[in-house]
Amino acid sequence: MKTIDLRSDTVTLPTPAMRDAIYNADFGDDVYGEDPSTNRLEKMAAEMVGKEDAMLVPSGTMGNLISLLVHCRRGDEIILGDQAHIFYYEVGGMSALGGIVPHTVTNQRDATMRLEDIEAAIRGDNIHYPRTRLICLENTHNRCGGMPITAEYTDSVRKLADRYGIGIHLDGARIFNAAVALGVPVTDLTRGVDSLSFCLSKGLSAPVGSIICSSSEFIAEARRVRKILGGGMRQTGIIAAAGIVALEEMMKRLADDHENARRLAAGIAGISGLRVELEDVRSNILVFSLENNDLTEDDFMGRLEERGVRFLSRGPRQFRMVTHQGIAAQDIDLTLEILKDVVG
Ligand code: TLP
Repeated sequence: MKTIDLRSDTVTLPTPAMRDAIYNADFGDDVYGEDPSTNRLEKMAAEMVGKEDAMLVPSGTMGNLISLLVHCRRGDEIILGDQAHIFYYEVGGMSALGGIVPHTVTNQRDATMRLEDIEAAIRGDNIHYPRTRLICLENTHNRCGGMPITAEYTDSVRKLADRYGIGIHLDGARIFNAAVALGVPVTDLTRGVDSLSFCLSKGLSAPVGSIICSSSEFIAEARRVRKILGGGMRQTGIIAAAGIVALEEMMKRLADDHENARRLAAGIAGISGLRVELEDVRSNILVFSLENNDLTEDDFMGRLEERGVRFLSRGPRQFRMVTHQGIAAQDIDLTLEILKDVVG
């Protein structure tokens, strides 16, 4: 039986070109800055997103944590969405390891935070308050169903942040999906932020790795923080070689993932007992709910799992499916047939 794994784009396997690149890569010790493949990847990444410098890290979680630790001191406060990945799924690392206080603001359905809500959350100069140091954005937005946020919105947050002398960090785990979904150069989405991290190991299909991009000064400090966290690695060319292929070759197929997500959503919309908001499906993530009350959430997921279809639960009777390199249009059609069988 074929497995159709829609849990995440993190399950993507390295392509044949990546395996060849890993085999043939040049290596050195990256803690000494001597791994040629990593140096090349970091240069490429910085140029692509229009920043001065970049640094490879093992994961998106570490990329965000290091960035926050560079921006903030203990007791500082950051403003971020109540649905932000950094707030929801990163183990409270900012507080556990950085003494940073999260100040959440409601994420609207379009994944933005209202500018007036952000402004209201910014602390005045008062001895009782923590200092507001940073605003965090996320693009595309995971818990808001892969919603891309526009360059105009990001620029308007920049203007607000500048008025108060606050930094902006972007969790751009899927920033290239956002650029493809919006049909804009990625630099339009990154020009307004001081730092960003993006992932090689999601839709871009590399086996490991994320990259922080920012000013040279910021990245120099980030290298120290990465070392403190035990993230200084040695012959990282083994990771970087696949990352280079990811940046050179895998961008162009992200549009296929978005097309497949729309195809899946359109099919789900036609199945009675399931509900999806079609206009919210803008990239490779799709959130839908089960309205057929004859089935429990566990029965529903269990029966699909038995037929080879895997996906994640997102809360009461709500589920997430993510399209990626390992999912072809036929897999979408098969998934829809199985869904119809199980719910119908
Ligand atoms: N997200 C994972 C899970 O953690 C939920 C997924 O399957 O979507 N930022 C965003 C927006 C993310 O979606 C993720 C991963 C990360 C950061 C963290 O990246 P990793 O998993 O590399 O630490």
